[in-house]
Formats: sequence, C-alpha cells, structure tokens
Amino acid sequence: ENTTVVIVGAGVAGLALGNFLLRSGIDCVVLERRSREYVEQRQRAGVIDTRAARMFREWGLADRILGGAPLEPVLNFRVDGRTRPFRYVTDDHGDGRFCPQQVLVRNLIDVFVGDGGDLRFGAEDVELEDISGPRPRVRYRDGAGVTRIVACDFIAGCDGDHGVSRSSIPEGELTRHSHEYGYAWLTVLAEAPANHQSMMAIHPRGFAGQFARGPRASRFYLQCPLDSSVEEWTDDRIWEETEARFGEPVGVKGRISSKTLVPLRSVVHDPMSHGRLYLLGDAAHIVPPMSAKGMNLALHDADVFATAVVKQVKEQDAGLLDAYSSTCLKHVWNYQAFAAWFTDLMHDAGDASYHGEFRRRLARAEFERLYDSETANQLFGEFLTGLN
Ligand code: RFL
Repeated sequence: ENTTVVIVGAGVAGLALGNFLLRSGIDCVVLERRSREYVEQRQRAGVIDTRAARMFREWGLADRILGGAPLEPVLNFRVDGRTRPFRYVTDDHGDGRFCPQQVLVRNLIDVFVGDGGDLRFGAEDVELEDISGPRPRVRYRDGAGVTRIVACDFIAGCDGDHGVSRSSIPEGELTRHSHEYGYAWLTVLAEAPANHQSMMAIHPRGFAGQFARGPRASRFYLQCPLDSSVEEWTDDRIWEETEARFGEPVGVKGRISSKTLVPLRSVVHDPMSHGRLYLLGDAAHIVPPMSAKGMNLALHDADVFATAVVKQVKEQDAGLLDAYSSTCLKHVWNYQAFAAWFTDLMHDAGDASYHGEFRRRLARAEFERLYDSETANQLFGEFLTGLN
C-alpha cells in the first residue's frame, strides 16, 4: 500500500492532522492501536483555547468540530477558604471552548470518517521502517491478525509519550529536556456537577481543583506527595480533603469512577523530527496539567505540520517542513515557561512544605499582582487564550 502521510495515533494531534490533510486533498492513513470505543471514552483535558478554536475555523472545520460551551474568562480561586474570582481581560469574543477532550475526539472521528478518511483502529505492533530514507514504511498487524505495510512520504508520530514513534529514533539523536515539580496530582473523575467551569484552591494543605466535565460530572485534582498511592485515597478521604482545601462543602459527592496519580513534569524533546518522521503533541512534549495546554500544544503542532505538508505537496516547497521543529519548539518553550510559572505559583502559594515560607510569600505576592496590575492580568490572559 502507498499513501502520502501515515499518522500513528488517533488522539487530538493525529485526528486534527488527518482532518486538515483530508480537506487539503492529501492522502493519509491513520493507525490507532486502541478501539474506536476506547478512544471515544478516554477522558482527559477540558479546555480548547482561543488560538486552537480559531485554527479550526481557519481550516473550515469549526462548525462541525467545536463542541462544549464558550469558555468563561473567569478563574474561580479559593484562597485559604475564601472565594477570589479572577476575571481576565481578553479579546476572545467567545472563541475559546470549555469542551471535554473526548467530545472533541468524537467529533474529529465523525468528521474524518464521514468525509471518507482512512482511519484504522486496532492496529497492533506498529513498527516504523527506514525513517531516514526517501520512502519510509509503517508495518502493523490489523484486527484480523494480518500484517500490513504502508509506504509513505512522511510519518506523523502522534502516539503520545509512550508511543512507538519517538522510540524508533536512534539513541542520541534527540535531546530530552525535563523538569520534575516534586509532587503529583491525584486526579479523580466523579459524577458531581460543578457550579463553575473551574474552581482552584490555594491552601496550606496543598492545591485542589474542580473542573466541570459536561453538565453532570467533574474532574477533581488534589496535590499529593510523589510516593502517594491510589489505595491510600479512599472515596471518603478524597471528599474530606477536597472540602478542607476548598473550605466549603462539595455540593454533590457522586460516584467516583476513576482515580489516577499523575506526577507533574515538563518534558521537551529536541528536535521534533528525524528524517521523514515528525513528532506531534505528547510524543514530543509534556506540560503539567495545571496549565491546561497539553491538548492545545498538540493542536498547534498539527496546524504547523499540516500547513508544511500542504506546501511541500502542492508547491514542492520544503521550507516549512524544514522549519517544522524550530517553529513548534519556539511556541512550546513559550508555553512551557507559562506552564512552569503557573504551576509553581499555584502550588507554592499554598503548601510551604516544598519550597518554604519565603517562596510561599513570593507566590502570594505574584498572585495578588494578577488582581492589582492590568498589565499582569493582560499577560496572564494572553497565555490562557493561547494568543501570546
Ligand atoms: P493522545 O491524545 O495521548 O493520543 C495518542 C494516541 O496514540 C495512540 N497510540 C498508538 N497508536 C498506534 N500504535 C502505538 N504504538 C500507539 N501508542 C499510542 C493512543 O492510543 C492515543 O489514541 O496524544 P496527543 O494527540 O499528543 O494529545 C495530547 C493530549 O491528549 C494531552 O496533552 C492532554 O490530554 C493533556 N491533558 C490536558 N491537556 C490540556 O490541554 N488541558 C487539560 O485540562 C488536560 N488535562 C491531560 C489532562 C492529561 C491527563 N493525563 C493523560 C495524565 C488530564 C489528564 C488526567
């Protein structure tokens, strides 16, 4: 088999890229290890920032792809048990969306498949071959156990941090830059409607967050030590700790359907390509979830890569493809800087046990500046909307 681009992974990066290429009349095949049901149920992020929403509009896909509700330009902080709503100034005009990641993924799949896109679920044992040569190949086993080989011009590695794409690049070719924040988040999904799109507590016991996931569910986050285990977190303890940090009762303590521990870290792989393999999204970089930028960075990469491939295929101009890694990394580092700043600020301002009382007071001063300075407010807003 032959195609122009093989896309490995049907997450937000792979599916957005597939749709952009399909609309541009460029052949592609998307290979996904999991089933359609699994991918459509996977719950994660919840914010499509203004930049990402406008990007879908520019590709002519906004009407069919963007779900959810307009993002409110308000962050509801609870500081030591008191409500401190923060409204940021923005020229968003209602573009940003509060949309669960699986709703976006479902829409991306519907549109891609509906428009005749080639999306193959249950692709096992994906292997990349000859990625530095002129015509790389991707080998996999399909649902019936038959080995298939697809030859292509380019491979888009959109298979996340644990995928096969990045590990196909020879040792020593990429540099991994990383930072560990020193704590984890317990992330909990519960059948508990939220009063606000977001609520974030700064408290001496540590950070807590509640983010609406549709009208009936919320994701809760609790800062905890890295050596914490899920077993230690009984449902009762989760509610107790959440209420202590928010300083008010949780309205509905519904059924908890999942609990996971996520260590907070930042990772960047440089460069984001090797030969004819290009890395997109989590395969190339991880941001801490506090920033709500992981999905948005993945969408940015898809935008840049699709534009570059179109230029190459339609005009035989490799300029944008050659610049792919440096274009994306400039954007990635800017948002890593924001993510690190916001993550430190929110955690240092509450729990002094990690960095001490001095850092706690600095963080509180920075937090207050967001309310006192229009300039600080505006800069924060630019990052939240993805428009910096
Ligand atoms: P995805 O979405 O993980 O998709 C990768 C796809 O590749 C498939 N795959 C393979 N396919 C074939 N062969 C293989 N060998 C394969 N290995 C893997 C996988 O099954 C999957 O379908 O990566 P992508 O597209 O780069 O998108 C990145 C985003 O999903 C990620 O950055 C965000 O979910 C991060 N994130 C958040 N981002 C935000 O912008 N805002 C948030 O509020 C937010 N909350 C979160 C998050 C991530 C979380 N996790 C996963 C720890 C909350 C959580 C709990």
